[in-house]
Amino acid sequence: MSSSTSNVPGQREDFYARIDAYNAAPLWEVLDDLVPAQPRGRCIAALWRYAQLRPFLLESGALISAREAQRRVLVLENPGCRGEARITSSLYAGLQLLLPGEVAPSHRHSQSALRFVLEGSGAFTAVDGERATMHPGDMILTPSWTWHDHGSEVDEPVIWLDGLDIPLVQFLDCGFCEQLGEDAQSLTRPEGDAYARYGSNLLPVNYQARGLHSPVFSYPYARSREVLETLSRTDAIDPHHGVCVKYINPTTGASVLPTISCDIRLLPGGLHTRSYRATDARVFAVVEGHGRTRIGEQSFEWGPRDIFVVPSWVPHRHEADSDAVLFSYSDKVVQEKLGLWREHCGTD
Ligand code: 1HN
Repeated sequence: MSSSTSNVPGQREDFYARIDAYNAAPLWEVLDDLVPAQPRGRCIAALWRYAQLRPFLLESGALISAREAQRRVLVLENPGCRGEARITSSLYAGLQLLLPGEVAPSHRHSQSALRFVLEGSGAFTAVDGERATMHPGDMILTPSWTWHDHGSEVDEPVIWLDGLDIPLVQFLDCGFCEQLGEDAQSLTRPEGDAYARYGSNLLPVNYQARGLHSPVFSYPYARSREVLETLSRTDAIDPHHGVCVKYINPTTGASVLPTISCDIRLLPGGLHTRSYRATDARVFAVVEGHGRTRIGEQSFEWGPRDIFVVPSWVPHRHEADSDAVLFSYSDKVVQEKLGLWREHCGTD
């Protein structure tokens, strides 16, 4: 071996150092990471046990008011990317608490949000001039740039899961936010108006879409639970998904938000789903039932109100001990629009 050949590593380091001064770097040192053979994001599988987090959330209620905090939320951070306020690469999750008599003042932002109610009844979110009263299992949207505020006039704490596309909007550097400067926006329509207008398989004849989101803001659990029950009585159970329905914009059939897809599934007691993987990392909230989800080599036991996350492209399977209902959300719709989404249904 000639001395010049054996010194190649040193020559390369020297070369890298010289081009570094000009903000340039060698692709060949990072190519495998930039273009992996298959997804290997930093986000990992994880579960947040509601019983462990609830006391901390209530403790935060004594430390700061909803008004002072704007939103009193404990962010669920993926252990693989702590400090980044993300549960997956593109999505945010948090547990929000509203105490009796509190308001979370009105604002709007480019980021789209969904709320999935975990505990307590009777608080409300107002969106675009209409209130939606919260009950456990309800899914409520606050689409991009819609004014929204929350209020509670009931005598129990109300807690919900917030799902937002914050990391995605951050990545694209296209975030804006405005405060209304008032606790609550003025109400322009009675509660139930949007559901009657747009959610009844009927549309006002002169309906024109405003934005890319569903004009229905509230998807009550009573309705979705009834649908799951009805389908489970007649349909064959899908071996990978159980009885699974997606939340849609009823005027188009598209996902409820342009950046977030959501669905809800019933896993009949005793069901062990087959192995499944997809490129959309997925956040699950348990509504009813007990069981476990095997994610890669790990197993996560869950019960009502627990939250867990399945990373992109990691095979997973659910096992329901009793009839279980799981809500979930992901960026599937974004990947589909970009022609990037893939899934694989295992046979095991
Ligand atoms: C937000 O507007 C809410 O309106 C909750 O309840 C969580 C996290 C980051 C940015 C905006 C809400 C949020 C948020």
